[in-house]
Amino acid sequence: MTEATTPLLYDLVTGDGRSLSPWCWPVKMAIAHKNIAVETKPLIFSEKDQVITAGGKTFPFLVETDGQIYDDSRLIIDHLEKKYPEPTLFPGGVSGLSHYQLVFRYCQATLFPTLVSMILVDIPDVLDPRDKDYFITSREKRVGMPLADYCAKREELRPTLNNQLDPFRKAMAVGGFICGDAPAMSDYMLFGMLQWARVTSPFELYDQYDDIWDWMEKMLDLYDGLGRNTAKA
Ligand SMILES: N[C@@H](CCC(=O)N[C@@H](CS)C(=O)NCC(=O)O)C(=O)O
Repeated sequence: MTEATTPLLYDLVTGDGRSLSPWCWPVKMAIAHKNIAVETKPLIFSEKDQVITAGGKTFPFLVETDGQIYDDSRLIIDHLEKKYPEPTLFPGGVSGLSHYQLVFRYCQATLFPTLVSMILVDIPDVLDPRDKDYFITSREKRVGMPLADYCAKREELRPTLNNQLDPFRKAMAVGGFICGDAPAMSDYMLFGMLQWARVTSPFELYDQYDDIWDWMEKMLDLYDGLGRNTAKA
């Protein structure tokens, strides 16, 4: 078997092919940051068997040119940083890495559950028709109620989200980005969360006078508009 010349990224997409996952977007931004040539395989939930067959579990999933597999976003990011060290995803070395670990955990444990309670009900609308039943059934089982009920109080969650985003506003105020005067991995992590919401839900999470809005506009423009070229719900 001939060795592949570029790594292969399995990406999760909407019915019309837009990358949607909050865990895939940070990886896609990291790849763009490092300007690495990667082949992307866009798949819907119903095609996840291709990930499983190749040795993965969930999206994102990366197969390197030597056949090595990476089946989690943090493993992929760690691998990319080691294999392609420049430009670094973690400016400041060890302190940059611990900054990212803090931001990852905060996004995963605090921000993600709030966002789920605000946008989950909208996600089936952007999925391929083959995915809808699977998504609704699996997520209703996970949250223990109909998706509409789970998101019924989303208007009331606005102040909660507003407060949860505040540490990022403070960080952005220093140099324009969470990582300072240029974006890096902690920026890509928050971007992944908010881009997932932008692509899957028309529900407005924050207003135009918010520093988060300004930062998001800059993030959407990065790398020839990688984020912005993926249409909003
Ligand atoms: N911790 C994992 C989470 C990945 C994950 O949960 N991906 C979701 C998509 S957002 C998935 O593949 N779900 C498959 C399914 O629900 O069948 C990572 O960071 O890579």
